[in-house]
Amino acid sequence: MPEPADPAAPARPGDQVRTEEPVRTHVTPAGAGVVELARPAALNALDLTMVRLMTRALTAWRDDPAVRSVVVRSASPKAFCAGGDILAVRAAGMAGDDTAVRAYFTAEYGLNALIAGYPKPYTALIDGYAMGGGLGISVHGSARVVTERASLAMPETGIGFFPDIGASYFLPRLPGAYGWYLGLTGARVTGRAAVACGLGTHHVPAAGLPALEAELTGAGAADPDAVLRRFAAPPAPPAGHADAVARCFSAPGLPQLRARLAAEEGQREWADDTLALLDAASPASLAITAGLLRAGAGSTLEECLARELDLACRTARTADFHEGVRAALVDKDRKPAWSAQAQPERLS
Ligand code: QUE
Repeated sequence: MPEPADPAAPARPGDQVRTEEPVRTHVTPAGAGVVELARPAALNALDLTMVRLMTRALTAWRDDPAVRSVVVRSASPKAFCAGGDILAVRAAGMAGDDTAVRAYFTAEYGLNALIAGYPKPYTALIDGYAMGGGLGISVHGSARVVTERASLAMPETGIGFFPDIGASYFLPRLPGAYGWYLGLTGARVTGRAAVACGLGTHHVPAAGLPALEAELTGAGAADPDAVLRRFAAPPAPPAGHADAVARCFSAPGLPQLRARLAAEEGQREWADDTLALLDAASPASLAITAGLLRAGAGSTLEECLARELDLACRTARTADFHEGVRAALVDKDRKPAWSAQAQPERLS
């Protein structure tokens, strides 16, 4: 992975021309620190430069009394943030450049921890895709606004990776085994269902987002909670298929999970779709994810991030990860050929 130039350093001859910063930040007169993700060509997938720019702004604002709260938004109409820079991680992993892999994940998970411990209200406005690393810069904050166009997922088992960015902390803590479902299958949740399962905190129709943003960055910057309460739609009904998810994903192991899905009667179509997602995932990723979520249920966020960092550096070198990213993002054939079946792992 090439080391990006310090974004704040003056340009030198031979520097790659970057006409637009991939993260734009400003502070409004009312005291809102605004982070705008602006790498739309990659659906705002977080590269190391973006991670560093965000970290720099949040660190400066943390101790700045002129900043009362933070709002994170996207300049892309399609995506909040599609994930981490897995193309760069794959290239570094294939080249055996462990230093670059570790530098990337250390910076990304460090940003996740910074957000989790942030002393000021931190609101992410999610109107489009938020996957993987995109959840890492939203779920750890105090509020996640999701619209009906928001689509949230942890799809890593489908690319030979595993749910990282602190997911081994927050997924096992979602109600009704819903995090096990999301983390193992990569299933998407949208709009109100995302609030019902706990990934989102407020549902606001996309049509209302500009007015909400004006309030959060204007008069409401000092008390975003009050603004969010005013704008949010009434509490959501239970997340999609909540009963079947709780029945099946409370299974003690992957074989038992498959057996419960196969025997599911009430939600047959959902069970078939869910089995298909498990069948499409990397078997090694499923086994790793099961072990990781089980360990994460009894760990602090810091312990989870340290465990994920160790695992991410090792996973970046695996054939399944290289193959999974190839099939999803390089050749886009969506037909990964996974390595041999992994050992079954107990879920809990
Ligand atoms: C799983 C993932 C990611 C993914 C697809 C998966 C991920 C990620 C991207 C992505 C998407 C569009 C881009 C890009 C990256 O896709 O983390 O650069 O333009 O960043 O199935 O975890």
